[in-house]
Formats: sequence, structure tokens, C-alpha cells
Amino acid sequence: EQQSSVRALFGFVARLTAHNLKQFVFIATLKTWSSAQTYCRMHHTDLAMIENEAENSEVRHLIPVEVHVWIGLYRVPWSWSDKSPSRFQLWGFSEPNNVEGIQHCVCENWSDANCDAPHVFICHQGDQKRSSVKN
Ligand SMILES: [Ca+2]
Repeated sequence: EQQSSVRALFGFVARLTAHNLKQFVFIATLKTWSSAQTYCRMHHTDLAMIENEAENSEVRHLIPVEVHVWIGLYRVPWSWSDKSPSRFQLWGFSEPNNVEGIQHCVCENWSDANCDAPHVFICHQGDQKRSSVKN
């Protein structure tokens, strides 16, 4: 019985490694949010989805301080680039403030910004979201 649960555990880890592990990639090229999305979909999987604090700090370590970096979040309701709803959010002070009603996309410091503004960005790669492992 113990052996079968060990086998189940290894099966889980193998699937996570083979198909589901999400990796973040920093792209140091200025693009609008939708151009960044196109780039990420062509070369990786999509603009970054940040679904928990661990992923958020992983992304923080990849990017220069004080630089605005697109992630895959947009309004409204707040959704990820692949249209899945966003459960994890870590808004900066007084954000989202939708200045002049034109801030519909989100930067990594958790501020909403004008989608047409050029920023560097973060893609992610990996087939699926981590949460789909339970299927
Ligand atoms: Ca804002």
C-alpha cells in the first residue's frame, strides 16, 4: 500500500515536470500590451499569469527594480491573457486607479496602465497552469 502511494506521488511529480511546470521569461523589448501578448504566444506560451505569492516573487527576481513590466492581466473583470479569471491580486498602493479611464492593462508592480504604452514584459511557458495538475 505504501508502495502504491509512492508511485502515485512520483506520477504526480513526473506530470508536473513534463507538462505543467510554469517558467517565467523576461523580455527586455518595449511593446504595447497586445504586441507583448502576440510575442509571448509566438515564442513562449502567453503573457505571464501570476497566480500566487511564490510566483509573484519569482517574477520579481527576474525584472529590474522600478521598471514597468507588462503581465498578462487586463480588465474588466480582471482576467488573464487566456481569459481565465484572476483569483490572486496584489495591488500596489491606490491601484487600480484607472487614471483618465484608459488604464486597462496591468504591470508587474500591480498597477493598471494604458495598454498602448510600450513596456518590457514577462512571458510564461509550460503547457498548462499549475492548477490543472489535479485533472
Ligand atoms: Ca494606475
